[in-house]
Amino acid sequence: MATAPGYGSDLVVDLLRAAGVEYVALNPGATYRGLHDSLVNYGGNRAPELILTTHEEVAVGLAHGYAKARGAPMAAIVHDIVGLQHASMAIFNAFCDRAPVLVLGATGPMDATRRRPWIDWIHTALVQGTQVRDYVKLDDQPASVAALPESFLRAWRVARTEPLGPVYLCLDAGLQEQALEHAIALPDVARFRPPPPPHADPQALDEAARRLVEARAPVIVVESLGRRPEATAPLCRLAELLAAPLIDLAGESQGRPSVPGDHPLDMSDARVEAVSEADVVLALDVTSFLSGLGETDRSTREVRYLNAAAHVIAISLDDYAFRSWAHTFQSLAPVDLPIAADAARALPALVAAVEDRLKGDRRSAPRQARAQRIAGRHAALRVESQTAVQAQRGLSPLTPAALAAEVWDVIKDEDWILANGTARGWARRLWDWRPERSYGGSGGAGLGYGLPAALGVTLAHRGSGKVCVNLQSDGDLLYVVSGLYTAAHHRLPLLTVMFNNRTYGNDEAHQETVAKTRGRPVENKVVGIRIDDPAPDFARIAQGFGVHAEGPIDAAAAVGPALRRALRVVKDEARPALVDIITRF
Ligand SMILES: Cc1ncc(C[n+]2csc(CCOP(=O)(O)OP(=O)(O)O)c2C)c(N)n1
Repeated sequence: MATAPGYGSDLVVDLLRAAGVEYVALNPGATYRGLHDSLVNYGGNRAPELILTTHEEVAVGLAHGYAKARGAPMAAIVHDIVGLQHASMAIFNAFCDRAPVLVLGATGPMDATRRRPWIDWIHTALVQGTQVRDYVKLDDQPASVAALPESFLRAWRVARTEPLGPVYLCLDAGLQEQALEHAIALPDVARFRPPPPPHADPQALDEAARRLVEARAPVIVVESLGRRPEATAPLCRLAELLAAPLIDLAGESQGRPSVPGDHPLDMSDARVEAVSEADVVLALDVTSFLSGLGETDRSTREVRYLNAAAHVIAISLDDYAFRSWAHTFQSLAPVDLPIAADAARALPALVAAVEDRLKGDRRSAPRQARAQRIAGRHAALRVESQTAVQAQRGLSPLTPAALAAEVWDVIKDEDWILANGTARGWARRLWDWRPERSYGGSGGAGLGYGLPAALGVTLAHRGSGKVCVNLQSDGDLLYVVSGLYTAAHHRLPLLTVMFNNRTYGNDEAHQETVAKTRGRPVENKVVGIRIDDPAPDFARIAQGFGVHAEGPIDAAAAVGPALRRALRVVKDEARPALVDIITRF
């Protein structure tokens, strides 16, 4: 095997390796045959190792999940225009979720004299990156081999600079296949590190501490703070100091969870009452303010503020993440004290400032009383959830809540990771909910995310002994069902539990709302929406891809044993398993 780079694409392998990229997910294509050869025959298919996917959306979704779990990007390689178009949905999700993914693509050759007739022409664009430019942080297309290292290192740094996000680097086919005439020195990657995320302005932080300490009813709202798992401890400390309810919006808006389910100040399930009573709201890494501070009428789409009078303090980097194409920035909410900073990084300083102000503070008695009242309400909400699920257990087919409870029974003694899904929020309510064990949703609400991302999470945890669980809805899986091949081929030990309601449930609910609003027959809500004639047999589909699978199961008593058998396959054989369980809508 060659030890010195002989071609432009060998140099790309050297750069990937120097950057520490462990894996490259791909779906093959001739525009990057040079790079493909280099990864296999120059790099030896190790560090980075190839992960074969059967669709570019799977390749990027997998890299998205990996980045969240690993805290560092991997790469996804997508064939010219056609691969990039397939990848685009997943790139958008990663962009909204602020997940760093290095998307490598290819085009050309841009030198038309070296193009094969027809195919090289039909798949070459000016400039290919424009296809995804509105939802990557940077796209680039180096025009010479000598320009490659700089282009790569810039993209690699930009992806990992807060606010994080995907980048797209297009490698001209001719450039990849160009023989190197002389050695090209590799720059020292360590000298191109991303800067640490920005701190908060100390004066603004002090003003925030004053407002919060003086507040009658402060509330803390978080949406994606859990992107930085280290934020959970200071977040809880701050809430305890202030006796402030914690509202985690992650479930509603697909952010990243950051509030432990058993924290006595967790009031995520009583958001409306907590926010309505608040006089000061601290929003940490919140983009969708109205998901936290507002209420929407499902039939009229009317949105109203629950509490327009509350003083709002917001710490986030959102103002550095603006793009104009999709309105991912959400509605423009009034903020009284905006602080442009990395919320996770600012939190310890805010905690210290609050501690300082609380020294000698004479209002500790009302604060304690408030903490007790909230803890009482929290405990009552937990009991309500338990009571609700107990009433549903044993019903066949299962409700989502009952299935979440069944899964918990099976994994609760494991070192579990929730790789995807929420069971409609029931995992948070019923499990010993540790936000650092979960990775939130797609970010962009683009379906086809769940399985690929869960595979990426599993890849990131491979060999750790952790049990990765995917709570998988049927509609979402059908976009990317061939991802099961990647699971089997690479022996990724993911436990997939299907919440199979045989419908696009979210849309069924919308059609019901419209029918009721318009006085039209509600029973027609299923037309063009149900996935039950014929019902896809997910167990047979999975078996066809080489995955251990059981189902469909609709008898409650059969669920636990099937899940246990699947868990054994995942743990003992380090292979993927799927259990298809029918759930009620
Ligand atoms: C790519 C894409 N296409 C369509 C939609 C619209 N959509 C949102 S939710 C949903 C239904 C999802 O069904 P499923 O995954 O089975 O989950 P359920 O709502 O039944 O729990 C659809 C079609 C979308 N969000 N993304």
